[in-house]
Amino acid sequence: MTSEPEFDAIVVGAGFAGIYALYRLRGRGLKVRVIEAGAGPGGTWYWNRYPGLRCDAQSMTYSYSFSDEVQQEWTWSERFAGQAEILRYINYVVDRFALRSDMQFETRVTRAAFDEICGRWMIETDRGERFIARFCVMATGCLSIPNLPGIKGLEGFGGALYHTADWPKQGVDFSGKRVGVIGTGSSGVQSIPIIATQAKHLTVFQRTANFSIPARNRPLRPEEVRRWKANYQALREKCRRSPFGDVYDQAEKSVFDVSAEEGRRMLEEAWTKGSFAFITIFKDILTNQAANDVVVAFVNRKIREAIKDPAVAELLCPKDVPIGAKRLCIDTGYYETFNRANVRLVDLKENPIREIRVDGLVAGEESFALDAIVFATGFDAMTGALFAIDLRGRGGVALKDKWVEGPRTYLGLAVAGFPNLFIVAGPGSPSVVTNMVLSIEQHVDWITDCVAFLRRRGLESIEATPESEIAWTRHVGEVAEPTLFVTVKSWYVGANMPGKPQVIYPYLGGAEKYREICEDIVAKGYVGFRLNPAAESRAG
Ligand code: NA7
Repeated sequence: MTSEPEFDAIVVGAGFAGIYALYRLRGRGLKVRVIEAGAGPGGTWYWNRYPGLRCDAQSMTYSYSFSDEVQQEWTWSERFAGQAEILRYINYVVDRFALRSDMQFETRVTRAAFDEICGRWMIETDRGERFIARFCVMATGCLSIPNLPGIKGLEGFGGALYHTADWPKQGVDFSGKRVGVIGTGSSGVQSIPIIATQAKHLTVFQRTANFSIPARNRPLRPEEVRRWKANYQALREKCRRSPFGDVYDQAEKSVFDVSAEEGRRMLEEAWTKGSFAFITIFKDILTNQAANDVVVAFVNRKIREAIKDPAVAELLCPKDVPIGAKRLCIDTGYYETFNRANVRLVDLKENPIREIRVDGLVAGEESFALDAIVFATGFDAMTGALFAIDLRGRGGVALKDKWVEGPRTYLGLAVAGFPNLFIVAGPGSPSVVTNMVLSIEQHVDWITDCVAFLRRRGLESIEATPESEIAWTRHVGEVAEPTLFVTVKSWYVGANMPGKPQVIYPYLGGAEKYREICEDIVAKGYVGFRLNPAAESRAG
């Protein structure tokens, strides 16, 4: 141990959430330090650098709204921003508000434990440092711990191994290489078309076919940027008052309120426009299996039209999976890639991967010679980054032990027995099913206001009561029950990781509803939380 500096707040992570938390808490006069594992800010956008990576929310909405100066000064070049542009934006915001000086990079928080004697958080890092803080803000991200499947022989592979979420900064040159991509979620769907144009040969190993909608990405026209900037406040408000936190219009009609012909026309129009708006054109797509089936039939027809080989098309058509209940992908040229002579699709359902060998892998009875394997196999979502830290609350209770049957939070923000600890976009909050930046801003604003409230009232700490945590977790489950989200195996329900509790992780009630609940709880004097005067926060 070198020193034990004391802060008002330690923020773990310098992605969109950590950056904004620093800005807001520092603005309230708190002494804050952000601790970040990467060599720079960006979080998700720092680590994920695979070819073709773009945000699946539109750039004009997937950006901070807190500063009108920033949203007027910054001009996005494309409808869906690529990783490099988003990372430039993040760095621009950090420098615009001189935030870098309070960020410590290339440092991982290894432990955070609440000391009941002094009522403070003791934070340890992999550099052997120790910090003391009154507040601890976990801005650790929902998709930050890559899932690398434990396939037999993995360590013995003689070629190059990559994970899309831990991509080399200098990029990868696949020219002349035989490449295998495992996984066809968003990361696979985005990277496969680009890798196919670079590699000598690409084999795509697909376990479950996914639905993908055309992104229809394009440069933004100067007049539409001007229109956005002139109306930004109203458009941001529209996002805040919507279920997904985006500008897409909310459907009023069911699939069955229109004739079959009109339904097809609407789907065709939405397909031509692209983006997640596709899934919002009818109000019952995500709640009514029969309505969902209509949309599935339309998309499967599109897939069959795009693919020359009918057998490949059949493999690419998702089976028995409702559209949108597993994260929908949006792509640029994904399906067409399978018409290329140098691309082959392998069905892992029929032919599971048996082992990785020094020169490739074996799936079913066939050996595939590969120079590089790209794992596009996703993340230990929502809880992975929290469990990567030895996080301990009152009585030394580890979060990992407390959540052994699934996460229990109040609002996705707070955990009983963990005073003054806040999670940004935690399990039980809308986070990943909404525009993340919008939800992050809402969370951080709530946290900052809460901290200001405690200081104003001379209170030492705040913590969720066990009852409110149980009630909220039950509510999160009840809201999910009538939806199709719970009918399919996905990372939203923890089904992508062996041994992970299979419960619904995000809150599906929508960003607007969630905001109202949070505001109501504050209006009622932080109902469901215990507010501790100085002496009561500590033991004995
Ligand atoms: P996802 O969406 O979790 O996709 C992971 C993909 O990897 C998916 O196709 C999985 O198939 C596949 N996978 C995972 N483990 C294996 C093993 N062991 N063998 C074969 N295939 C496997 O992650 P992404 O990175 O693409 O996207 C994550 C989010 O980032 C996305 O939802 C957006 O929010 C942005 P499965 O479907 O499990 O059969």
